[in-house]
Formats: sequence, structure tokens, C-alpha cells
Amino acid sequence: MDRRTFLKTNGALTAGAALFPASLLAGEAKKANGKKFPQSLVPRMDGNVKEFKLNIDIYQQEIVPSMKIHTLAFNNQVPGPEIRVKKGDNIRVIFKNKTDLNHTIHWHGMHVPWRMDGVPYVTQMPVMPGQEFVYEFVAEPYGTHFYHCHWGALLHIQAGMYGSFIMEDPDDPIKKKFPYEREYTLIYSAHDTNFIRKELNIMLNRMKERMFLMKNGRFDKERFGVFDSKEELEEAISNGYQPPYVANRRAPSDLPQPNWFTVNGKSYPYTPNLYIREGENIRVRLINAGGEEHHLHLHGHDFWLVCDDGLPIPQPWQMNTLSLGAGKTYDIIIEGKNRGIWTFHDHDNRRVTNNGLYPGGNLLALIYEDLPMMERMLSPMAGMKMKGMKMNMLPKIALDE
Ligand SMILES: [Cu+2]
Repeated sequence: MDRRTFLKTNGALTAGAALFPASLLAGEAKKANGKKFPQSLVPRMDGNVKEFKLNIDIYQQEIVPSMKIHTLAFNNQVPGPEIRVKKGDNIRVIFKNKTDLNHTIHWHGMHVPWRMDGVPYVTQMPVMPGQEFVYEFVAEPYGTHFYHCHWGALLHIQAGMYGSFIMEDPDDPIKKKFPYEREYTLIYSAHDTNFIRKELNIMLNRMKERMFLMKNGRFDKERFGVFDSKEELEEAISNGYQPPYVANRRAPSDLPQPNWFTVNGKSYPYTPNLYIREGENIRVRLINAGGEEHHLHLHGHDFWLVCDDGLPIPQPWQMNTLSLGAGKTYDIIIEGKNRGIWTFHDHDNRRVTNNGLYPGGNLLALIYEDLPMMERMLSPMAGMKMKGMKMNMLPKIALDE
């Protein structure tokens, strides 16, 4: 092996070796990885309408082994299933609320009729426990979008109520410029698991009390902060009613301080991997459904930024670190130009931790499937050639530094 090859080999390995072992190239690992991306929801055709069913229920999500939290999950999945349609399709989504809380669905980045926009007390009444609401709209515009709950958003979204919504174009402008076969959806979120647990319980109790009082005709609007009009609220205030934002104040420490950072509902070492081959382009759809900004950095490559909030960028440009703010979607193209195992992660290092411990959070790997066997086998440990040791001495999962 000449010096150049040696450096190239070791360079490629040390970048990802400690965290992402070569065993991830095994067929079994790749099969398991496929399940870590949102699965597309299959519509029922009703004439020329694509009809989807989304229900919301409480569901236990395993973020990493031995870390389960109660979530609000669409169709028992966090994130919710992916809705993938053609631009211009007629869409119907039948939303059924199976929880004891109120919800709505907002179609983020989509041009739906305003009555379908999913903002409670602005465009619709909240969908109450046991109720159903039907959303109907034409799929516009092209690109990477998402849906999420708009009731009690601070809790409900980080508790799991989000999912990708992809509008395809048979004449895809990105595919024309950067021909690709494979694409991946990555949905980022940040969760304060203590906040979720506490607030879910408080909300469930409040709703229980509210339903009981409504049933008995003793529902007190002021007590629950519900008014039919702005005038009614103003009248209540002039009579001494104090809205909750005046009567109560949350200490900064009561606001969520995220301690778990997920991609597609999982944290490292359970995050999905991106597989690529030398010479291949892959498209990655990045969605930030959480409340934090993520500074996503890819090792060993400059990727192309091709869409911003679903909109194709006329002159794509290259970078290796992209700031994905709350509510943003970006599409990037990664060109397979540097074989190896590479990390793709938030460069705000708080977000590559689980409960404050590195490594964790939204760390994930870009893995070349065509990494030569010699490079797969090589590792800093293998170089020691210790008796009785196998060549591939990399740990399967490294949880400590
Ligand atoms: Cu909700």
C-alpha cells in the first residue's frame, strides 16, 4: 500500500469509525434501516380523489433501546406516515381523534383553501375527542412539505404530531438537473421528555374535567379560556376576568428544554443511515418539525442545496453545513464522490447528545455501499494484528467517548 492510499483509507475510516462501524454494511442492517424512514400511506381512490385516513392516538415510542415515551402519534407512528402524491391531485384526509385531547391538522407550506388550514378558532373548531374532521384540498405546490397539529402546538408537535407531505412532479426539475434513483426523508425534532410527560398529564386532566362539566351543562368558558368572539373576551376582561397569560406566568425553567433530538423519531444509535454508491446522486429531504435550529454538517462532501421550502432554487449552490430553522424544509443532493463512512450531524453539539450525553441525538451516517472489502475490514485496531483478534474489531455501537 503506498502512502497516499494509506492516508486515504485511514482518513475515511477515522471520520466515522468510532461511531459507525463497517457492520452497518451488512444486509441485515440495511434491511432494518429501511424501516427507519416514514412509510407512505396508501390512499383509497374515490373517483378522482385520493382519500387518506389519519387517526391520532396515544402511542409509546422507543427513541432508543430502553427509552420509551408516550407520544401523540398519527396512525401509531412517529413521525406520522408520509403522504406522497402528485402535484395537482385531489386530496381528502379523514382525520379521526382517538385521544382525550383536542387537535387539528395544519398543512405546512401547502396552498389549501383557508377553511382547511387547521388553525383552531380561526379557520375551524378544534377536532374534539372522538370527533372526525375531513380535510379536502388540491395538492399544491410541488415539493417537500409537512403536516402537524396546530392545537397546543408547544406540546402536541414535539409529542409526535408531525409527518412529511411530498408533492411529486412527473417532470421533476431536480431530477432533470441531478439524475437520481434513491431519495430519503429526514424529519428532525427536539423533545423535552419531562415536559411532554408532565404537560400531557395536565392536559388530559383538564380535558377530563372539561368534558364532565360540558356533559352536565356547567362548562365555564372563562375557566377554560374559550370565547365565541373577541368582543366576548373583551367584555369578560372589563368585568375582571384575567386571561391565563396575565394570571399565570411560566418560569423560564418551565418551558421546554429539549433533551432528546430525533431524526424520524429516533436518536443515535437508532437514527437512519443514508446509503450511497460512488458516482450516484441521492436526494435528501430535510424537514424541521421541531422548535430548534439544526446546523447540519456533512463530512467529506459538499452537497447541493436544490429546494428551499419545497421551491426549486434556480441556481443551486454547494455547501457542507446547512442551518435548518424551525418549520423549514430543504432538499439537498449528495454526490457520491468520496467513498467511506461519513457522519451527518448537527454542529450545535447539544443536539448530538441523549439526555446530555455524547454520542447521541441526530447523529447519522452516510454510508457507501461499495466500500471495498479491504477498507471495511481495516480499522485502527486491526492494524495492531493482535493474536486471536478478528480483523474487523470495530465496536457495533459506541455509547461512550
Ligand atoms: Cu394535537
